[in-house]
Amino acid sequence: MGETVQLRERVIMHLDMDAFFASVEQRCNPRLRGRAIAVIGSAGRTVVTTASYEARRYGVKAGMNRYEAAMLCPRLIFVIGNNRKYIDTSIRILNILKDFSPTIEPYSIDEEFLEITGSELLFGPPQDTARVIKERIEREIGLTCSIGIAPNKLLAKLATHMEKPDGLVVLGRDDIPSILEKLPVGEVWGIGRRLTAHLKEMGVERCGQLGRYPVSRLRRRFGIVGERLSLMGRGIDESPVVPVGKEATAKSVGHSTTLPRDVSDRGVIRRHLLHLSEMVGRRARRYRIMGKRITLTVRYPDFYTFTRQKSLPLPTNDTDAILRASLSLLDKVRLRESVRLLGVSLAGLVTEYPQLPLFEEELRRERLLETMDAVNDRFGDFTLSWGTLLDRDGKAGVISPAWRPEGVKKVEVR
Ligand code: DCP
Ligand code: CA
Repeated sequence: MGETVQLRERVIMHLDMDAFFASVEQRCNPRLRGRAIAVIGSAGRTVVTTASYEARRYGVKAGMNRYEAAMLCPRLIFVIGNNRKYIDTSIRILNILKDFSPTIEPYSIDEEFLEITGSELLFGPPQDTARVIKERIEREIGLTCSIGIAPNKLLAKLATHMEKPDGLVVLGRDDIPSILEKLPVGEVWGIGRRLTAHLKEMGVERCGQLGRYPVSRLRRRFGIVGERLSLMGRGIDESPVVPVGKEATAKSVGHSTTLPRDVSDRGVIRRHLLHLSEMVGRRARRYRIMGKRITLTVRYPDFYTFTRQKSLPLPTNDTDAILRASLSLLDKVRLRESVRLLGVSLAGLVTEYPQLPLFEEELRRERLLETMDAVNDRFGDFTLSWGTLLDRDGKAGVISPAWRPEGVKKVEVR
């Protein structure tokens, strides 16, 4: 008799606190309860970080400046935020959640994913677990939250946002197709404004349409992003809940930057590559790792994204070597249009071993790198940089010490 392996459906919970900073302030100061309040940054910042639900009724929203907000809601009370309070509250919430699952991924200061697959035996059906969690957070901390439960993280997060504040939504397999059918693509976690606009141009406005759209065409249009989009349209997401400390160890060190405006001038692209290479090299040196494989990532304004790779004979973490490899990869690419995003990463990592430099030139370079890193660590990135490197081919301008690549998001850890 053939054996069948039944893969168990996962049960993922997503929890998001309601109007978090504002609710914490209302909790701390009873006079603020039930009132329209907006939390604003300290140090003269005048942007609303969040508004209580009472204020939201007047249209007050995060990101507004305080004058706009006051126009919409003249009785609005402004409260200066206090991050310490929010962090402490967040830790207390996590401590409650630990009683319900060993696998918790804090996603932001007020959002967590919990793996609760198989926890029925201990806590009963998932919605009962959710109710108990909501009660405990309300009783012990005095705040409300919204919870979504679904077979994966993408759908759980979607479920949370379907009912807010104080919501609880459980999505089963059968509910999903009809919800996705009507859901505007922009409401899916990870599909931002620009992607939404590009999809609209292609006649795709709802997730259902996205899921049915030929994946080969999405791939042609968006490159590697296309496949992910197709999965999102069908509500598929295999990503695990990753608890703190269990994040994958770095397989590559990379930086990417969305250019302040789309660029077709290769000289400008080279200058961005210099900075990206410097960031990658510096980070690798700080962690004492070296890599042999250099990857250049290029994204066009229509989100089509492609990569080119090159392997070096020996591992390196030297900015100059990383830059040369990236430039040679760039030289081989025929850019069909301007570039929106650039990325450089270093993979095939090994731990740096103490090495005796063979030549005087290498010794000099190594000292220079150490000095640059020391200065940069003290004074910030690019205080010292490779102004001379690009001059060799006459393309570089002077790089101002104050220059910062815009939109550098994160170290890619794959
Ligand atoms: N926050 C911030 N800056 C932003 C966005 C948010 O400082 N640009 C802070 C304020 C929020 C908290 O993070 O209270 C959580 O962000 P959410 O997006 O979850 O918003 P809220 O919890 O305030 O409201 P909601 O009930 O819609 O989740
Ligand atoms: Ca929230």
